[in-house]
Amino acid sequence: MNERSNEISRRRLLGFAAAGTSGLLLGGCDRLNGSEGFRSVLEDTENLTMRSQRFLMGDRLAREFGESDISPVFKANGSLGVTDPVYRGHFTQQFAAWALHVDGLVRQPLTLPLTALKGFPQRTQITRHDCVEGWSAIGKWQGPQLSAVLAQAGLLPEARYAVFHCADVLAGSPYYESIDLIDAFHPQTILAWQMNDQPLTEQHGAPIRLRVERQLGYKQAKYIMRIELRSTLAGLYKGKGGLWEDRSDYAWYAGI
Ligand SMILES: Nc1nc2c(c(=O)[nH]1)N[C@H]1C(S)=C(S)[C@@H](COP(=O)(O)O)O[C@H]1N2
Ligand SMILES: [Mo]
Repeated sequence: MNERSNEISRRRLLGFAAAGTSGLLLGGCDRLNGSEGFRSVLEDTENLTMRSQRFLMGDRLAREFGESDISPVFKANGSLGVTDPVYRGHFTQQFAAWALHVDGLVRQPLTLPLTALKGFPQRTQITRHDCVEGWSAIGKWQGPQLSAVLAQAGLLPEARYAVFHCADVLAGSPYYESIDLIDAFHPQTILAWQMNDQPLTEQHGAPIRLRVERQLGYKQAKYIMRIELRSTLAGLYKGKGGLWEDRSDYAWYAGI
């Protein structure tokens, strides 16, 4: 990477830090900027597509829409439900005893009940979801920014990826997805527990699902049970960072 694009990347990261707000988060971002792992996300990556897409995008936000643009019908896709008995128990109790686990390369592993996730500052965004299968829908999402949750856990310097472990099994494999820290700290990356002003239904990913708005539908992990911070995706399932990436050679960075 040459000096100029290095400088642009650096400013872009600082821009993310500023956009992310909150003293807690800035603390987290200072740590991030100083961490080898975070810088190497940009410096070491061999993924030219990702780099050029990111370069063209800059630090832009995904487009947000108005209330009147919300699709009357939002198709549900992939897993429409979860058979796991533990999940079923939580579902019956409306997730009152459920908690999200945040672990791996963090200073403080977290166990966050739904009430805790609802207690973070909330972000609401109306965005368009694009599925590779050729359909789109506009929906309204609400939840805490992932950055705030990660700031509370505190990342260790080696952390480079956030992995989302889901409760469902799709065609024989547990669903999982992953993003890098640039998307993890992007202001529009949220852990949504509401869709169109209602708690998520089962088919759309109750109790929480990821919204990472500059990427395609399969990155929007539903039924998240655990977020694991890792230094590498190697050694996790088939190593490509997601169920579809492992299975079908879908791109890991699914930029829209
Ligand atoms: N856990 C889990 N997350 C998932 C899927 C899935 O099967 N399981 N399908 C993905 C795909 S391909 C799409 S298009 C969206 C669909 O989200 P929706 O059902 O809310 O429309 O979820 C994504 N996240
Ligand atoms: Mo999809």
